[in-house]
Amino acid sequence: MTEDGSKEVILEMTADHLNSGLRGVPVGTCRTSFVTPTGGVHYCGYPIAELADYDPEDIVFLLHHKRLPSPSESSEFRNDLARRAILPRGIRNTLRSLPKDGHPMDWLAIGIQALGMSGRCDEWREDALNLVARMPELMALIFRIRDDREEGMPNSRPELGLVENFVHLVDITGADKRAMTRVLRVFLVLHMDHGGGNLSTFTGKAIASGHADVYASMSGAMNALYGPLHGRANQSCLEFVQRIGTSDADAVEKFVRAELVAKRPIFGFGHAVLRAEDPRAAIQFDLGEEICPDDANFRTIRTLREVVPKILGEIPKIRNPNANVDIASGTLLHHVGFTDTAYYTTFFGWARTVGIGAQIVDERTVMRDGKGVPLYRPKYIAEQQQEQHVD
Ligand code: NMX
Ligand code: MLT
Repeated sequence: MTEDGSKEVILEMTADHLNSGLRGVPVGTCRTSFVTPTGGVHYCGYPIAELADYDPEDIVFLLHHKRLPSPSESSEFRNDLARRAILPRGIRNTLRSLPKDGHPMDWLAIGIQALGMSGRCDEWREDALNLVARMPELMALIFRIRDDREEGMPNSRPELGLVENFVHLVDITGADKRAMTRVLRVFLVLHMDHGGGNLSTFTGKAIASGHADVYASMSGAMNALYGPLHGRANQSCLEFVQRIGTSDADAVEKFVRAELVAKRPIFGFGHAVLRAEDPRAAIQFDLGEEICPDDANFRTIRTLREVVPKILGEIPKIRNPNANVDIASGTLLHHVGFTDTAYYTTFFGWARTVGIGAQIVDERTVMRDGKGVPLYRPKYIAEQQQEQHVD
């Protein structure tokens, strides 16, 4: 409302807004995070760079409670999550029945849906937190069953922490567990949420608006995350980096220009909302300089970061030529022992279960004085009826 009581006009709609993927069209409010074009994502008002080194559990608390926990709340919340980390019995059989050549994101979407079939309690917040608590073991089972390493999987120890329990359960041979834990903790925090309108979050909330439960909504959100222009860009980006195979600036530039001529995306660059380098990219570059400055992939992405913005900047239609969150995450995951790129988006999905879950809880139980956002139903205009604007 404006001061004189009239309703504020937020957006004048024109025909240019049609078929634009809802770009810039406001559809609601978001309580967990916002993204500014140059400052990137802020969780409940905190710029992401201030939160990168927090315990992931504290950021789960933040996104649900809209404030950071006190030390005693933090430890009580960790205990609460640990108590919730009980997987329903049938889940292993469901996973064992899946084709191993399916993509790990297929497994994740099916795994989450299956967790809901026998583990949901049909209370939005309870289900959202239970799912977060159960993700480390689900993730480890996906890795181990696909790798024929289910036998010998140790007992789950949720009291260790979300990431620590996953690292304990997945037990990758030869990996430096401390480095793996460090990278995954930062990865989780950076990827938990990104405003209300990113494709997977929007999809999850849309499904939940029909009162499907948290698990079914999240499974749909994971399928939205699956595409290479959204979450799967982290897999595609490392594969792209490995194809480049050099950190020589001239060779990298030649490679990138040839990709553009072939009309292929330059993965790890560009964004629907950001108009500067993503702070999450800068945080991961700093981490890489600390833990793997001489890693071959890291040297290539360092060169890409220097060379690509200038090249993409020459193409007027590209609104943001700078690095996004996916530029460095695959390189870091690879360095600490996750050498199969196909798994990278499952880590993104794991992290997003937190933000998407918290946003679903808000839309279902807080918005409109607790009544919840109604069933999503945007308007489409039939092409032959565009003159009359009939729905
Ligand atoms: N490489 C090649 N072309 C690009 C790129 C890029 N990195 N970024 C934008 N474009 C093209 C885009 O395809 C579009 O072409 P057209 O008009 O012919 O359809 C044009 O430039 C305008 O795009 P923008 O308005 O700048 O960006 P848009 O919001 O449409 O797309 C992305 C955003 C992220 C889909 C796009 O930048 C992209 O494809 N990037 C590479 C893939 C990637 O790294 N995705 C991860 C994004 C982060 N995430 O996790 O979701
Ligand atoms: C991201 O994390 O960058 C997103 O999910 C993509 C977006 O915000 O559109």
